[in-house]
Amino acid sequence: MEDGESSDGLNGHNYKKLFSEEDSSGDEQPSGSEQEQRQVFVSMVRREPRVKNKVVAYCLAVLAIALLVVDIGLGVFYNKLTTGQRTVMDINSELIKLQTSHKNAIQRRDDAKKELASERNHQKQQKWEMENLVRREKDFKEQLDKVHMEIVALRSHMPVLEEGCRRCLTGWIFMNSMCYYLPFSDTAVRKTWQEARRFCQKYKSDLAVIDNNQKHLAITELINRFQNPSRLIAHSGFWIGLHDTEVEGIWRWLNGRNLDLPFWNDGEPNDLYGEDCAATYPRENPFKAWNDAPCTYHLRWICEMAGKPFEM
Ligand code: MMA
Ligand code: CA
Repeated sequence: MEDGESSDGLNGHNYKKLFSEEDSSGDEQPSGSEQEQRQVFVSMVRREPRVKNKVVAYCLAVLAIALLVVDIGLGVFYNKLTTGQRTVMDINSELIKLQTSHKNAIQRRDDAKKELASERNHQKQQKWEMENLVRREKDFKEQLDKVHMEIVALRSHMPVLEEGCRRCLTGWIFMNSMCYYLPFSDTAVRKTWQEARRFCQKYKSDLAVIDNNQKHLAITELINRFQNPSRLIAHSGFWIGLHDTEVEGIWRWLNGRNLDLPFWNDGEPNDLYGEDCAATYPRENPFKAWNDAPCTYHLRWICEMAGKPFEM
């Protein structure tokens, strides 16, 4: 390119010329083709910057639109991001709330468990107490039944006792028209056969002559009832008016009659230690109630005497 020529190939002189020629319309009339050429050229020269501007404007518009789109996109993206962030924050706070309520629920469950366990214990205790009460009530009822039966039995003895009071000495028992004295107490003084006999004789009586079934059963029932079961059998005997002191092996009652209805225990009389006096013992089987023992043994005893005749 030469000096003074613009990039589009026109120098300043020519450009001025072009415009001056255009302005001076009609002074000199060029020929037809030359004029056409000039007009094309002018129009070309005039149009070129416009196209350029249009392209630039177009590009700018496109760019602006692109920027707008990007901006909108970014806005949408930012909006989404913010919304997402807010959602995450909401979820986080919801999560914290849920965790708190979960923790509270676990705490409440643990408390409820503890309460349940203590309630169960309480119920167990109450059940045990109830069972105990039921058992005790049953025991009380049984005891009450026993007491009622005893009252009935004691009431049945009332006439006998009343009669005993009229017919016997104080402290003596009236049975089958006879009066009996038995030191029932376990700690009662014990006596030898002879001492016991003397005791009875003081009251114008003697050791009991048990020479019939009815008398024997009544006496055995009496001593069975007052017997302390923990007491050794050897110490629980009562002297009776039976002995073989005169002839060994010949058992005789104090009324002088020989024994004909014996109630010896199995293997008795055995005269084990020189045993010439008889005692009766509390036994389940009343037909095995007697034993021969040394007359010097200290035992309890049974006195017997006829009751006073009934006074009207
Ligand atoms: C005692 C005594 C005797 C009786 C026997 C029976 C050990 O002696 O009471 O008189 O015959 O017991 O085993
Ligand atoms: Ca004996």
